[in-house]
Amino acid sequence: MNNSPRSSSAPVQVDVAIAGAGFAGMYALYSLRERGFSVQAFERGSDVGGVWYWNRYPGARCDIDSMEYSYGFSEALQQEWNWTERFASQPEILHYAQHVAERFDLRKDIRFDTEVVSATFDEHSARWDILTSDGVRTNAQFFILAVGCLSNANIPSIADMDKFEGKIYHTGRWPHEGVDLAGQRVGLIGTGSSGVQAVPEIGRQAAELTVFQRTATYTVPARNGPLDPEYTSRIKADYAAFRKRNRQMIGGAGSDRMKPEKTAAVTLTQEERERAFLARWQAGGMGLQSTFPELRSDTEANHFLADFMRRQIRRVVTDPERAETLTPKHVAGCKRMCLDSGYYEAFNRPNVQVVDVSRSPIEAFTQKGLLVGGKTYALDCVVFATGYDAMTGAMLAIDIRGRDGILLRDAWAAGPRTYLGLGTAGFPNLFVIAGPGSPSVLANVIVAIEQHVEWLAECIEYMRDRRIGSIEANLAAQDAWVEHVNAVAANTLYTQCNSWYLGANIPGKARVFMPLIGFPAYAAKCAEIAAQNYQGFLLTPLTNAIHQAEELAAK
Ligand code: N01
Repeated sequence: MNNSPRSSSAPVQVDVAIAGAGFAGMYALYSLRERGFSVQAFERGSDVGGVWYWNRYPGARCDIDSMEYSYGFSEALQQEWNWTERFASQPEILHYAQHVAERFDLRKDIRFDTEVVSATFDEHSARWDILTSDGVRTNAQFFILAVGCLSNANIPSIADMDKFEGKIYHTGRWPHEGVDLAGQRVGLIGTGSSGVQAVPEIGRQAAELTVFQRTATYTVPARNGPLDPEYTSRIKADYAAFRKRNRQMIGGAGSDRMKPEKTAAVTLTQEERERAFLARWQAGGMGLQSTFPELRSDTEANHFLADFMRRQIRRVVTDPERAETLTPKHVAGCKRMCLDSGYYEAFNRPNVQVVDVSRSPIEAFTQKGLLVGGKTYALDCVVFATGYDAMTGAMLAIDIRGRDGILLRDAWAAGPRTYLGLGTAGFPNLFVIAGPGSPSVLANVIVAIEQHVEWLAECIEYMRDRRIGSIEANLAAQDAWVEHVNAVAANTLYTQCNSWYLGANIPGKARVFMPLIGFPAYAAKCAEIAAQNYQGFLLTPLTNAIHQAEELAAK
């Protein structure tokens, strides 16, 4: 699917260049093209879909309801598409992304199998010079980073990996042809969302599954199943209103879930709290963590939830010692809550075992397996479900240079710094979609993406209409915004564990809480800033130099 132009020394001129063709890049491409801009997107995969293109591990599916985890920008699209399950599987979501690409003829402006290597801002022309892995240069007024928050795989450094004679996989880079695990002794490292989804499936397929767990996880039964046609008809009868209701939720999702209790957890009796938690546990999905509004901020209330969830593990897992190993000790929800389909049940299977590596870390690979606590676990393959260099990894892998040649990697050495999550000082005409400083991963990410794309598309149109050459976040506005993001997080329990939200999963990465909690207030703030002629951004008129650059490009 590569439609790369022939390499030549003259850069390709476009209005907007986009890195990434997942849900963010696709919608940015569509929106800007609709507004009459010339756009070129680059995608390292061979097709659209982003994380849903790469994450083909057994059991991969979404943990946001299908009716919500989809684009709302096109009434025709949302009416014609039919999800089959409450929580869609990876193949179905990828199929949806492909459908969108076809329906809106997006692929003609996406260069696949192409990575952005570097992007350099030229101050004279106020344009970006972008070099891609196919050796082609592209010159664009705007550069949009739509590279995804969870796209650069984290493979921890474990000694002697090269000595292992078996196969090694990462959940986020699963072979497209699939892996036949029948008869295999599989080792799986990591028990976050990916591991939790993969364990039941791999447990069914493999001869033996050994799960190496560093931190036990909290997970809620998804209670997935076929979608009720009556439910989907009801939503589709007024989809716009459903989308609007969801945008008013703290995470941009879940308006149809059971409403949070009105009484504080601490004032209820144990039986009343139990009833409230149990109802949501039985309903399945992410509603449990919103049983009481204060669960994310109040230690005592959170303790009730943690205690409830720990007891469910002991009810399911028949071996008490194993149940204890699988029981998390940290604050519930400060690492991302998982959704599962038979996770704890998998540990009742005779071919599945869990090895606690919290006190005795994995020491090394051997030729035949993994060495832990002086014991070798014989394995035919090892699956890393060890997550990502989240939120900044994919962006900082690109050599991005702004004004005065400053490298984004250096500017963000002490953690990402953005204004509204959309722009960053020193890097004019660079926009980030659903990245640090915005709700992104703490919201239904498609809702977050649509809000960002619509904001920046309007902004670029505003600039075109007024012949503005560049837009750049003001340093003072950015500093205040970073402070705001941190202050919001500090009022919650999110900062209390070693999560990837904090960058704590990557050795040496600065510990900064990256996403902003609260989608509705954030979206309102972005709208207010736009209405105030982009207050906090510096807008610079087109200079003569830019006119010259434009004339040159037109020849
Ligand atoms: O990654 P993670 P993920 N030795 O970082 C462990 C989204 N997602 O791919 O907690 C041993 O959460 C690590 O242990 P610890 C979702 O947003 C969504 O599972 O650091 N273990 C942890 O258990 C999610 O949050 C969906 O102590 C090591 C695990 O690896 C995000 O992606 C599905 C280790 C990593 O967990 C990332 O999820 C999948 C080591 N050296 C993903 N290093 C859905 O929509 C790391 N670990 C459902």
